[in-house]
Amino acid sequence: CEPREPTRTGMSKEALKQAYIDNLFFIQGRFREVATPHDLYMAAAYTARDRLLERWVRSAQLFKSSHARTVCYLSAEYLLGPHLAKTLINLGISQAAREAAEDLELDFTTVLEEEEEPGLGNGGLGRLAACYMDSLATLGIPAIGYGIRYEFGIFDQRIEDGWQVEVSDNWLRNGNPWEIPRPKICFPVCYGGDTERYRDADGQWRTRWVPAMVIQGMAYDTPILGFGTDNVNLLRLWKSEAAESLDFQAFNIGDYYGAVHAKIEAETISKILYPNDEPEAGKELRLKQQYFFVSCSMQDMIRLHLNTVGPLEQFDQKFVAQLNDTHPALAIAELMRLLLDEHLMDWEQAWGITHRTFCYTNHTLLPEALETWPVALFERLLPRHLEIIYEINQHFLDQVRVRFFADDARVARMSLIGEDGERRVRMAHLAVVGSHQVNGVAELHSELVRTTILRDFHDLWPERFTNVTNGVSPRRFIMVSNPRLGRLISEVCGGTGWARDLEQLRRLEEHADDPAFQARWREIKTAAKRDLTEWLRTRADVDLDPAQLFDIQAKRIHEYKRQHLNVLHIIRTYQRIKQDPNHDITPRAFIFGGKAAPGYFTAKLLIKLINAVAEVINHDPAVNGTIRVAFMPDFNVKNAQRLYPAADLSEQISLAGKEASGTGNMKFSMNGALTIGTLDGANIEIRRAVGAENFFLFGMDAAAVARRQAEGYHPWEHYHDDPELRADIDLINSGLFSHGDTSLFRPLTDQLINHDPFMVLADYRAYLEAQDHVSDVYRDSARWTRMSILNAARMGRFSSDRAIHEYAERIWKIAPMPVEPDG
Ligand code: 26V
Repeated sequence: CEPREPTRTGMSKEALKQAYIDNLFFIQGRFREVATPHDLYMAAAYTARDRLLERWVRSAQLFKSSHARTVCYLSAEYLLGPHLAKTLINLGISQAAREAAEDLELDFTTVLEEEEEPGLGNGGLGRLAACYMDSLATLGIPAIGYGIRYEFGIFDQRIEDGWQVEVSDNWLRNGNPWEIPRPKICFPVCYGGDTERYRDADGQWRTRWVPAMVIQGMAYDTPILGFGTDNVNLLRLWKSEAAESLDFQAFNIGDYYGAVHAKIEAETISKILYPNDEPEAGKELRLKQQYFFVSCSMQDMIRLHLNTVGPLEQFDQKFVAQLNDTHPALAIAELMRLLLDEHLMDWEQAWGITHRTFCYTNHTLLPEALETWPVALFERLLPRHLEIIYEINQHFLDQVRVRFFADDARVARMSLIGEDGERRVRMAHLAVVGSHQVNGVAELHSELVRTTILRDFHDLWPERFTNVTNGVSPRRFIMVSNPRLGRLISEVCGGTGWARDLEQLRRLEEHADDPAFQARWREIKTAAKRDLTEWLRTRADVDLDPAQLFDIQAKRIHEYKRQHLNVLHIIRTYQRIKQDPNHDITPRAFIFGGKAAPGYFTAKLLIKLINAVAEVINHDPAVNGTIRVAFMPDFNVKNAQRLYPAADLSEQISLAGKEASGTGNMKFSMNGALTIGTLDGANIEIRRAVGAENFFLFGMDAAAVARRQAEGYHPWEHYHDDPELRADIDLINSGLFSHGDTSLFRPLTDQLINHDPFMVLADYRAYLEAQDHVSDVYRDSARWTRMSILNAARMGRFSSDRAIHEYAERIWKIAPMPVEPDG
């Protein structure tokens, strides 16, 4: 007879069953009859985790003994989504786990649903970091993701009376089985105080920082397994605590309450994730957060280096650090400080190492999103770093002066310190000067980075600039989100290899015109639409019909993303039906999802408008269910997974030049949605990939936008000249959607008519025409299905594996190090 598989590592159904029962008993202290749904989930999570840990240890041993070059991804956000389903897929035991659950008479789906996702990010940037961690492991590239273990992630969204209500996200309440606390991996982090000069043992003048406050950061590790490999990487998130020494001191002098106060102040730093478009509020704490996590991370990297390779001179051979936007850009000054002040290196050498270590990714051109910090705040919190930044600036501007002789205006523009008005540290400039590679996240965006916001830097160092178009994880956004589609693709490709090599999706093309295949394709879409309909019926009190065209816009609510353009189209469709009840309309469900930053008034009003329009349309018998409007509450990774598979049409309608890349656009298209979109961000590349004939394009391109803006844009003229547009806006102001209140939505409509910074009115007519075209094509179901299949088939390039492969080859110069399977 077969020897029994080890309970903690065995991969068979029998081993999983035994492990599950053991974990339920020995970790949760429960037996089946009294276990809560949460107990059942925890037992499943620990069962998966045991299998991760075994691979993790093997990976760590290999990376350590071979001194593997390692990527450190520095990101203030990781929007990971639920772990369990993904981990089972990556382990290749989804099916076995499902069968084990069946044997144990457990409802597998309910167990999966129990997981509370870590919402440690705002949107695109945080989710990108999560996809990249997934791809790094899948490609076998040794990597550490560094970030903050926020006690409260992005708020949960509820909708009350049509308004967004924020609910705090207490995600750690029931424990987090995926993390391993590392009490011995902790580092001091200092704030405030002063600097002083002294002579070191060699008689050299040195600087030391005498801080006013010291806290400490403790590591919490989450293993990240790749798909179809045994490689496991590390996500190391820092939690802030009171420094031990500080507690002791307080006890010795008897200041018990002082010690408690210090503890609270320290713990506040990693307490909460800030919404990215929150103005001013919480500024100081945000700078503290940024410094906190980069300081811990740089100290950890130096410790790892000294433990393995040794000499700090070789630091940049061991590590490359990728800055995910400017939030971690302080790492440049921190590494300089550590090398200069703690390891007594000289400036030139420290700068060479630092500059060769860092790379920077820009994620936005929006001027209001470019980070700057008041010099006064900086000086108060990080006096030594300000000195270092001044010195970096001096060396840098000397270079500029030599290269661009007598061009004072340029020097002022490029300085790390902005002098217009209040003096501020420009974090993007620090990031560019301190990095050897700078990239944008889509071709158009990288081009605009070079020619607009960082133009002067591109003049100086053209070789430093490059593009890496974003990508998304096909494991997360096809296999986990849309298992039915995943199975069909595996059937066509002869196995699951496509999930590591997404170009294999091409093989779907052969079947694009096959009626039988088309019917299966439609069945899969309809099944997902049914699931979503069911979910929205209970969670959003709205009844959709899976026969309708599902038209979905899901992303953060922001004016530049133009959810209001979508609303104007809904109102136009509604008016057409009201004016002519026989008007031949393609039945549609307009579905929205997305959070507004709590302090962003206009975005919150937009949510109210969507829900107000929904309320009227969904209850108007004259419409007779032809069109319906739904707002999905609490758009997060878990809920996003319900949306992408169910979409027929994906709304990617930002004003050209504003959306750096977009990644939702990729997730929709991979799941067979057609896109209605502008020539913005990665839409341009998606359209090129899927074929212009399979993409509904409308609106001005970025060049036309720039021209219109230069000429002077007068939205009022559109309002005046286009009677339908006027009627749509007037209907909002009529009070129809606000129980007679004619002023509620005025801030929105006035802004559109008088300022319209994102040119909604200029693109309105073109958008309506494109939408009419969509409606026509959808009626030809064979044609639509063919286009849908071709969209999915041609999305291979938008896998995050391709993106990470580009980073690894062109930017990081790092090779995969595959972990051999055990035994
Ligand atoms: C920050 C702010 C701060 C102030 C006010 C407005 C505002 C708007 C957006 C942001 C976020 C900037 C960083 C970010 O999340 N960028 C997103 O990164 C994604 C991944 O590269 C990309 O796909 C999105 O297009 C881009 O918006």
